[in-house]
Amino acid sequence: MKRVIERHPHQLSELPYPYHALEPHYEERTLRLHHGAHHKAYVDGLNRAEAALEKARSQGDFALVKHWCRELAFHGSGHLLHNLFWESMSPQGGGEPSGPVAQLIEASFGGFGQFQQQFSATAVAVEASGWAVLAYHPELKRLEILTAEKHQDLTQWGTRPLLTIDVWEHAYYLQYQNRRADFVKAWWNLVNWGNVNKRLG
Ligand code: MN3
Repeated sequence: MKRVIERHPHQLSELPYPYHALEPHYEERTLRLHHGAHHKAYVDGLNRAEAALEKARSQGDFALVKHWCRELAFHGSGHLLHNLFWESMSPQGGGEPSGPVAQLIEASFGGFGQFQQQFSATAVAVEASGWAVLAYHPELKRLEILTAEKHQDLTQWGTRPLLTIDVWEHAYYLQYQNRRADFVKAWWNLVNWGNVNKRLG
């Protein structure tokens, strides 16, 4: 029997400060439009994609799964990165960090000045639409400065990977040639759910 989970639509969260609070560095007019119109569009798009995928599952019709997967990644990452962006700023912000992040910056980049230079250069170098992101990698136990073109290509930032299948042609071509679907079907016999639970833990 197919089970339909109850979906809770995502909401545009309120900013942690008034619209004028970041002036003069970030003006109210820009922030209102950015949050109220642009961020809102990602929230709506994410809800639309989740609803469409729910419908696809209930009908067993995945003809448009590639489209909705892209929409899920684009709008989901847009929503999550904007949440992070708003939280990344404060009317009382600026200066140099202290505490654990300061130590990690020292260890990962050789000092705050070098980190700041690399982060700025990275942000300036992003082609067209995108983000610069300071991220902690729990497996490598270090900070990295990364970029996201558009928002996603084609992930949702902040997710924790639990299970993966390599669908580059090198992963299956010798055995399955162009029959990727056969490889995917066979792969389900190999899944290590114990490891998934461990990563989830
Ligand atoms: Mn934006």
